[in-house]
Amino acid sequence: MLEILDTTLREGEQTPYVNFTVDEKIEIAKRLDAVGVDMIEAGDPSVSPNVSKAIERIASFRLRAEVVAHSTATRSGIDRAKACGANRVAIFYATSKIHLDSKLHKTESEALEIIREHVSYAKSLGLKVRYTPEDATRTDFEFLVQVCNTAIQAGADRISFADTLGIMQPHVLFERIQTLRARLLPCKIDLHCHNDYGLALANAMAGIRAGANCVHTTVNGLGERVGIPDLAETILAFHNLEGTQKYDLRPLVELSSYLEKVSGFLLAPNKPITGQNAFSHKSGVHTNGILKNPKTYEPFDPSMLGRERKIVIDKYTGKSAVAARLEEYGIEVSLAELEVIVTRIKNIGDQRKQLFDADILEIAEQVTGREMDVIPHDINAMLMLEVESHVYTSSVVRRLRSFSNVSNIYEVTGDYDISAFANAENMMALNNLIEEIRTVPGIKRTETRMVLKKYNGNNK
Ligand code: HCA
Ligand code: CU
Repeated sequence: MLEILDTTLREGEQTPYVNFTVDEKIEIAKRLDAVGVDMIEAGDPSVSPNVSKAIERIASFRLRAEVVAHSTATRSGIDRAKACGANRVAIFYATSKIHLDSKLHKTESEALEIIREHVSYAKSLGLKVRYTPEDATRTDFEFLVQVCNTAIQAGADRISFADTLGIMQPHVLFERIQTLRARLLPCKIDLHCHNDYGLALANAMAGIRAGANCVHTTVNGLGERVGIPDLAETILAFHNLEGTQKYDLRPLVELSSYLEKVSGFLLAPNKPITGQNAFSHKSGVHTNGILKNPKTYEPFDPSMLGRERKIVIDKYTGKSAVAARLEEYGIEVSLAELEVIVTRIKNIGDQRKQLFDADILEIAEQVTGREMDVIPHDINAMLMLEVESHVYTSSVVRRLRSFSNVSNIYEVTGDYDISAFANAENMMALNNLIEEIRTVPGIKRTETRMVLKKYNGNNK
């Protein structure tokens, strides 16, 4: 059965400019545990006192997941991992020639001895041990087998096959894992695949097929450079394509949003599974198909994740999508009216980036000559925010930018320090958004003004 080790707290914090507080790490660990990941790599305690404190706190909760501390091959690092109360230490020591020569200045036989000594030292402290040959995929294969078997003999029960530079392809990795599996003493094999060519998840899936046991992930695919496989993508791919129904899918979307917030690292709208557009349909042909039967253009039902499909209305839109949107408001129009409405939408869509429901309702009013006494379902609000006097306004702005539905942020003069525009699907979502914004450190007071109508300037 597939295992997942999530390393958002270690690899994820190696993302350029991303740092978590101890409390944020605890929250992330609890949410990961709710998903049911098998292991949580909570950090390398030698990095800083707060990294160490977070591991200690996380290890003190009775999580279902095994708590792993990362460490270089040093006694002091391993001692710190032990002192944190982690269940397992993951010792990494590079094995490729380039790393041994240029970085570590060690021969292969010196490396073998260092690895043997530190794995057995960790084992003697009563820790479970994983050994990672860093840069495994550029390591001479015979040496890789030798080094892994040395670690296993010294007490490691897991080997992490690290594609540190993300240079694998699925068929190459498949063969390597198959051979490695056959040549290694009994142990579990983890796959730590970096995503430099966008192949990390494909490589990891190939590795599992070839006999490896565990995939390393991070929430939102965070990590050094461009990161490693995304947790939600990994779980959904195995769940839907390989039939591994082991993890709880429901917390995934909120966990991803939470990470956007605390990392300040926004998802691209076209990010699979958790991205804003993952279940949005646009062209007339597609939306027509979706309205007749969602299976025509949906790989799976978004409700599996607690998400909803969305039909985008703009110049690509056809009649069926516009009619369906108007029907949502209880508005019926004749076929002739519908055709005019669609033509107007196309004309406006040629000039504007985005059409709101308010615009569509207004067009319907003009075309039919009937007043539409309805309130648009999607809600727009102006937020006015006052910042504590000892806090830099720019630091609050930086946090606000991590909310995907907050836009047009301005620092302003007057009673308030910041104004911003918020978009939400309904009143409840808007309330939740404002509640979340209020938790941003440094915000003293907020005021919300509902937008009744939006006008664009001439050169919007
Ligand atoms: C790094 C180390 C590592 C370790 C992976 C692991 C890698 O280079 O920062 O211990 O499984 O990518 O090799 O993240
Ligand atoms: Cu890594």
